[in-house]
Order: sequence, then structure tokens, then C-alpha cells
Amino acid sequence: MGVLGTLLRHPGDVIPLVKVKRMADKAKRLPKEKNLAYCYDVLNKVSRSFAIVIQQLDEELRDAVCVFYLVLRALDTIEDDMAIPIDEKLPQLLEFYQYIYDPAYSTNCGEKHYKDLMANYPKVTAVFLKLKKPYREVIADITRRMGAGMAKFIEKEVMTMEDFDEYCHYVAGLVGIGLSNLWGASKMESKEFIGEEKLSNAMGLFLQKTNIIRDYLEDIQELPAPRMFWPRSVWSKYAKELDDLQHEENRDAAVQCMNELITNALHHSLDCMKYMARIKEASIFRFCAIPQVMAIATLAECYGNENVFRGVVKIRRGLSARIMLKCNNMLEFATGFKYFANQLVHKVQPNKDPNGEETLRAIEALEEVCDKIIAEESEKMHVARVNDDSLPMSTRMLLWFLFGGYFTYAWRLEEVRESLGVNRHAGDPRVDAFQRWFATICFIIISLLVIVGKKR
Ligand code: D61
Ligand code: MG
Repeated sequence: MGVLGTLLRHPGDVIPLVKVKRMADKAKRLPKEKNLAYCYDVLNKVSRSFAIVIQQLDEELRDAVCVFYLVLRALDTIEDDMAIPIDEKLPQLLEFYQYIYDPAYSTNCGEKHYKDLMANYPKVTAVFLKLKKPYREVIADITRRMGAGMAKFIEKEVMTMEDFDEYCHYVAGLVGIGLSNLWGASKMESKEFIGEEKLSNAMGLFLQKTNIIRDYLEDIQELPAPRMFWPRSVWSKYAKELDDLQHEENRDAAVQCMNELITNALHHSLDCMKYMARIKEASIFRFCAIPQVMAIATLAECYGNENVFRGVVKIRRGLSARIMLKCNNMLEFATGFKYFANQLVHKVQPNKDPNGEETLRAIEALEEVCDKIIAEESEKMHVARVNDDSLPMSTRMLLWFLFGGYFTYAWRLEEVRESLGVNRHAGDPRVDAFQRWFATICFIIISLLVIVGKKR
């Protein structure tokens, strides 16, 4: 189906797509300083979606998070390059956290934009070295731990569910932990975020597991050697070899296997909701919320979907644009989560799927939490609206002009009479005096009301 067909089916996508295109164009405008400009340019090239959410962060954190991303992306490029022999890769992964302080460090690995990043790495280092010390320390600490974890798994197969969680902790959970440390160090969020590992880890696991599930085919077909992250304890229930799942004759088993992994990933969603509920600052909230809602939308799209074993399954661009615009607060976030949880639950066939019942339970628990948050947040908004008894600006102005007019009229009664061709002394002076004082008192009261602006 072409672009036009998609838009005709989803006309509501058009405006979000235009708005997000504008955001993306804005994200492509580069800073003046040349090293910083390189960082944002290469960020846009290696990750369109993270580029947009990083660019909308507050100035205080933007460059630190951009560099954090690029440092880890560089480390991951070494991990992912299947052409590097293990005896060279291992020390590189273990020592990478030291290279990030070396202004001359660069290397030749990866492909396309990743290769470019590795070749121009000194530009990233230049920006890294200018970051505040607490930010540098967080980045170096996470890089060290991630490199050690990647090294551990370089020859180790993901066998059990514990291995799966451990690997995902190294490559993504640690990102969540590092980000929490950055939030705390910036003082934009409470210092409780510093050292918080459980919920921060879950944020990463949910995203990484979603990627691993979606990318089955791409990873298994990787050249020169396949990358495999699906845990053996799960896939071995459905096939002799993980590779077999890509073949047409094993489609049903493959889909059931994937569904089991999706159900496992869904178990992290409750901790993700808890993490999100703790965030106060709006740009950090959006930064964290958007990837999470994208992830649950991707899981809903993949669930029961044979196409995962035929090619790349992605959410509609229009849908991802709508998600980007509807992640501004806890109410929108819980509403989005619930929407996709609901899409997923409608695909569950408990009699056909051996894990159907468990999936239903996981979704039920998630929907319950979403409903609770939606109710609480709607109530908060309602209370805020009721307590907000300030008069709108337009009403204040109107009142002020009306009584200002009356005030002027009362003090210039004689001129008014004259201009109407009446004798200026035609009125009762006592009534005139009363009008002047009455208008003055009214005007003072209204002026105060306009400034304070309360209804009651
Ligand atoms: C809040 C907001 C964003 C979060 C978060 C909490 C918690 C964790 C994460 C982002 C990280 C999620 C990673 C999910 C995507 N997976 C990958 O990119 C895999 O590589 C993992 C190692 C490098 C991590 C790089 C990274 C990613 C996102 C960041 C970040 C660093 C720094 C700051 C903000 C976001 C995957 O990569 C393959 C590819 O996409 O090319 C892999 O090799 O498995
Ligand atoms: Mg990797």
C-alpha cells in the first residue's frame, strides 16, 4: 500500500505527520560549535527517533544525553561488528571507558554512519571533555559496566531467562540507570533518582526486549555471522534450532515462541509505569515516555504477526507521529499504554496459544494500573479546574473598561451635558456628587478585582 493509500485510511495521521516533520527539521538545525554540530548531525543519522526526543530536552541535559548516546552507540558498534576477531574485540570492549577520555582515540569498524562515527570519534570526545564532571562520571561508569557486560556475553549464549535479563541489563538497563543518574545530577529531578536501579533497569529491559523480538529475522540473517538473543530455554520448546523459526513450515511454532517472549516483556511494563509516575519535569517526561509507548505499540503490532518472520515489522509512521505528540503527562501516557494493551489483548487466542492465559493476566494487570492512573489524573485535572477560580484576562479587561468608562463619565458629567446641548448645571449637585463617589468606589473595587483576578 502506498503512502497515499495509508493516509486515506488514516486521515487523522496527516496533521501529526506534518507537526513531527517540523520537529525533525528543527532537530536537523545544528549548533554553531563544530564538534557539537558533528555530534547532533551524526545522532540524526544513526537514530532519527532518539534524535528528536533528545533535542527536545532542556539545555541543561541535552548535550550530556546526546554524548551519552553517542559514546554507547560507539561501544555497541564494536560489539555488533562481527568482522572483528574475538581476541581483539574483548580488550576493546573492556577498555572502551578509558578511550572516551583520549582526545586522539578513533577506530575503523562498523558500517555507513556508524563507521563515520568511529572515524570521527575525537569530535565526540571533545564535547565529552567539556561536560560537567558529574555528567562525565556517570557516562564513564555506565560505559565501563556495559563494556564488561558485553565482553561477558561475547561468547556466551543466552540460555535461560536469567541470562536474557542479564544481557538486556548490560546493553539497555544500564542506559536507564545512567539516565536516572543524569536526571538526579542535573537537579531537575529529585536526587532519589541517583542510584535507583530497579525501575530504571526495567525501562531499558522493556525497550531492549521489544527490539530483540522485532529484529529476529534481521539478526538471524546478519552477515558474516548471525546474532542471536532469543533465550534457548524459550525457543527450544518450539524448534530444534533457533534458525528453524524463519522457515514457512514452522510459522505457527515461531509465532507462539514470539508471543511467549512478548508476554515476558510485558511483565516489565508495570515497573515502567512506576518510573514514569516519579518524573516531574516535562521534557524529561516526554523523553522517557515516547520510547515506552512506541515499544508497547510495537509489541501489539508483532503479537501473533507472522510477518515478523518475513521482514521488518514497524509501526505506521503516522502512528509513531501521533505517539510523539501525545506523551506530555501521566494521563496521556497511561491512555496510550492502555490503548495498545487493548489492541494486543484482542489478538490473544487462549485456546490456540499455550501462553494465552498468562498474556491475558499480564495485560489485565497493566490495564488495571492504567485505569487507576487515568482515574486519578482526571480527578486531579478536575480539582485543578475547579480551584482555578481566576477570571479570564478578557473578562478582566472588559470589566475594567466598563467601569473606567463610568468613572470618567461621572467625573465629567458637566462636559457631557454641555456636549449634549444641555445646561451644564441642569442636574442636582447632590446626585452628581453621589455619582462621582459611587463611580470612584466601584472603579477601585473593580481595579483590585482585575489585579487579583479571583471570582470569589
Ligand atoms: C528512558 C529513555 C530512554 C531509554 C531509557 C529510559 C532506558 C534505556 C534506553 C533508553 C536504552 C534502550 C536501548 C534500546 C535500543 N537498543 C539498542 O540500541 C541496542 O544497543 C544497545 C547498546 C547501546 C545503547 C545505546 C543507547 C540507546 C538509547 C539511548 C542511549 C544509548 C543513551 C541515552 C538515551 C537513549 C541495539 O542496537 C542495535 C541498533 O539499533 O543499531 C543492539 O545492538 O542490541
Ligand atoms: Mg549491540
